[in-house]
Amino acid sequence: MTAAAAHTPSAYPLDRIRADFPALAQQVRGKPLVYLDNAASTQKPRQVIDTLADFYRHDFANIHRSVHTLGERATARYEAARETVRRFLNARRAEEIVFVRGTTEAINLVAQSWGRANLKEGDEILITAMEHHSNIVPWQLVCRQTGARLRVAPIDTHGELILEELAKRIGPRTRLVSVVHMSNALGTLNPVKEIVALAHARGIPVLLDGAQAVPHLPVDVQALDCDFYAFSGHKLYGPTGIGALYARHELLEAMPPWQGGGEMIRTVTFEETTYNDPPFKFEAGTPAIAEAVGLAAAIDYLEGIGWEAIAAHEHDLLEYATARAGEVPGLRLIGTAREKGAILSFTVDRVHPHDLGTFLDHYGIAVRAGHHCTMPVMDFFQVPATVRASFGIYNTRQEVDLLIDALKEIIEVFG
Ligand code: C6P
Repeated sequence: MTAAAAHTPSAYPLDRIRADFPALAQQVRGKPLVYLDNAASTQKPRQVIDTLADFYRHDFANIHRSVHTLGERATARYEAARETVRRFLNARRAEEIVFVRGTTEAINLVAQSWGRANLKEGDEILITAMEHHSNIVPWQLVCRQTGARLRVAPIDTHGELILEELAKRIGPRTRLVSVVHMSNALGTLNPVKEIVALAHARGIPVLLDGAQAVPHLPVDVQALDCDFYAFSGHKLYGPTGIGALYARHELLEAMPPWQGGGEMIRTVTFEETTYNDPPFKFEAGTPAIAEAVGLAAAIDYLEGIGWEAIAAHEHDLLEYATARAGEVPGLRLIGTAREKGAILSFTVDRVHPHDLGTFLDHYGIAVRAGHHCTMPVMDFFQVPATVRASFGIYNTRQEVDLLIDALKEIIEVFG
């Protein structure tokens, strides 16, 4: 049987997609690699690898500085990548896309620029109990700097946000609501459009952490009506070290710079500096040029497959894996929200998640075991850690079978 097993919708070009990812063809510990750690980072298609190599071979130079041919070519490709990200998020204008290192840097940028300029003693930032540490700690830092405080909307035992409780916490002191679009620890897809509507009804801006959402579903910042949207390229089949912050243009214009250096200035004297326009005001120093170009290649690649096809394929994998997980003795799913992305987080009786992760590696199966940078979620479910299998565009039902069979064997021996 080919990788495109019988159950996959026949239109989905699974074999062709798998052939695009050189890393998938290898053996790990004498077994074919089963890569189920996509929520941590995805593998890269040759279209992205070749774009990076090609760019370095022919077009590389620093950007926005040099009038020579390579400088102009590199600048054009970097700015074309910004336009690709604009199209990808359906932002109104390319100036609303700030290139950053990833989601973490995007949220820190908002906290240190928008936050320090707009927060004061007694103000509140509202987040949820399922946030990744990068949507908690930057706010704690800015709260310490400004005297603002962090409020947290609770989740239920399925790992769903309790929307009425979030609504109750939006009050006269709330200055920003910052919420994960899709949880990395639970898979929960949050009702972000409703959350934005609730906050906007009180004139409060909303940041969405899209790190996990963008690889799985089309995102339209105009339809969502959010004010900030953050994502990382490396979870989107693109390079590391690149990601983007979308922010409404009027917000970016009003926000002060957060890092000083080259490129973000208009004029500099020892007495005074004037700043460049957004997005350049927020891109101090030489940026990740080739990585931005590689990110655009990844977006083009995904758009070539089509979001509907990707969503259908991953939904099928999640449903299949969830059903088969029921066969594993002592397995407890952590995160059973009605609306979920392709993440299966679980514990099993009597085998620590870290040991399970190590045993699975002996079967050639790569999963993540740990707290997933969501310690408050682990505390809520009273587990030290979970094992997380996260699926991507190239995973197959056969790989789910290998995971389930390996779990059964491990539990028989060690459980
Ligand atoms: N989650 C995971 O294994 P960076 O590291 O900046 O690219 O992304 C941070 C981040 C922010 N929000 C969410 C919801 C995330 O899932 C992540 C990264 C990885 O789950 C690494 S901890």
